[in-house]
Amino acid sequence: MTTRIASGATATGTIHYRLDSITGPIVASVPVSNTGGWQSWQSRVTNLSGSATGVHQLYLTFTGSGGDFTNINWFQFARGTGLPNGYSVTQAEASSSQSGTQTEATSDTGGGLNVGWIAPGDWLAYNGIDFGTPTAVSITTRIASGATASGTIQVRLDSTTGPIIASIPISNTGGWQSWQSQVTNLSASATGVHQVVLTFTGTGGDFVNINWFQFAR
Ligand SMILES: [Ca+2]
Ligand SMILES: [Ca+2]
Repeated sequence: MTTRIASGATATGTIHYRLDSITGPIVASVPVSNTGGWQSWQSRVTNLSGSATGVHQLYLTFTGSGGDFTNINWFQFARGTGLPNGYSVTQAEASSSQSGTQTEATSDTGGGLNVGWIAPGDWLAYNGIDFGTPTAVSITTRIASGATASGTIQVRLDSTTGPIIASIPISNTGGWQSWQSQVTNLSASATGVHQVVLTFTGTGGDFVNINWFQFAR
């Protein structure tokens, strides 16, 4: 689906499309970050995360950590096979290779595992992430941190020293299972198929847990 949004906010947030009530099933989640102004319009394309058939009342609900974060002009659903896999949720624990990390059960919504024990110098790699064209514009990372140390997740293409397409600053979220969705604009374009590599920098020890990540156009 496509959502036409603009944002001049410093806060980020997420638009949830739900069926039939404000607590109904979520069929799409659209991360929103600053587009350059409240009238700087962009079309965000999002894969549905659940099926939507038949007739429903549609609700848009809004989550985030700050105040006003988005203007909306219109939205449109499309039939089809959906976007390349980069625009679906990639579970952090589904890495193709890694160094220095471990997994554990997560108490985040949806359950499963998260990756933890992540300190500067560790890395995680994911093969076969397809961005297609046009480029991805943002990444949402589902993170938690109980650390006193802060650090940065660097999102790279093709190797642990490959080009950085996003840098995600991490500080304490209130605990190692206090989960937040962080939306970060990409600093470089990403098209086609790549290995996505997360590298970690900082001045202390373990500083972040990761549950999943997802790119958006
Ligand atoms: Ca480690
Ligand atoms: Ca996970």
